[in-house]
Amino acid sequence: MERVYIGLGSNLATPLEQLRAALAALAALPQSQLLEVSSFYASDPLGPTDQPRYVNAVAALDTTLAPLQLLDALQAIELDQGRQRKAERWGPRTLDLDILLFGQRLLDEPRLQVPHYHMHARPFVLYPLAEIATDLLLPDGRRLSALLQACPFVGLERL
Ligand code: PH2
Ligand code: MG
Ligand code: MG
Repeated sequence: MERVYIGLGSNLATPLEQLRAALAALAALPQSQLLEVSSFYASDPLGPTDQPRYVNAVAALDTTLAPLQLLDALQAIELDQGRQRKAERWGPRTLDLDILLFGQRLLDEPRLQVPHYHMHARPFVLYPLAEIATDLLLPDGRRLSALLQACPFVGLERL
């Protein structure tokens, strides 16, 4: 079993319901156990500002799936919930499920980079993660608490 942290985000088609449905789908994943879910947070959009605010959360999962198997499963859930892949970077989406951390692995593959790029500076990732993973040590040796100190609680609202 490896401990995985997954970032959830949505800013289209009733984001709260998107996250609730996604959590039900995560709970039903094979070879996996959904352990804990953070509070939901409303967050200002990173990237293009002419898009709705997001709802974000982080979930902890134990799994024996391989990283790319888990990625396939998460992308199937995204598609199932109406995700349309568009060219626009950081554009609006019905559901985004990102593998933030996969045990202590460092992965740099075309389809999957872990730890998730930019997670180190995103308040909508770090604050929910801290709720369910106290003083986590990242595989690059950094501590979650140190990242939090460098990341102000800005543009974020706990729901
Ligand atoms: N995801 C993005 C782009 N911008 N902004 C917020 N607040 N939350 C997100 O999850 C988010 C974003 C692309 O994945
Ligand atoms: Mg994302
Ligand atoms: Mg994504």
